[in-house]
Amino acid sequence: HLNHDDGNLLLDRAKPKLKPPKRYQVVLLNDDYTTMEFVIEVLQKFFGMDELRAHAVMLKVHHEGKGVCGVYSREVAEMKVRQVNIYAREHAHPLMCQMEVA
Ligand code: TYC
Repeated sequence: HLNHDDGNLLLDRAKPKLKPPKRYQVVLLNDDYTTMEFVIEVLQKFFGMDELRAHAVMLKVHHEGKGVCGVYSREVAEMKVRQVNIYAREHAHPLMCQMEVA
């Protein structure tokens, strides 16, 4: 009734119970074998970066060991990680992609 979920179109009477969904960083890890060119290709292909941005992120990972490719919902982050790791293995690169709570 009054506290029933009417969509809150008119009455703001719902209990504050809906936490905003967590966001997840998708990160690339450095390694000694994956080529810089392949990392740039991955950043363009899976994360929509232009070549300049992809080159900068690749260099950050190369120098600092890790770098953020993007921030997404859990479902989208999981799919990106899976697709990047499959793509790297298909091309015989040890490149590692993982997700972290933002
Ligand atoms: N360190 C690699 C090299 O020197 C390049 C590289 C950058 C690898 C980023 C992985 O996530 C990575 N060829």
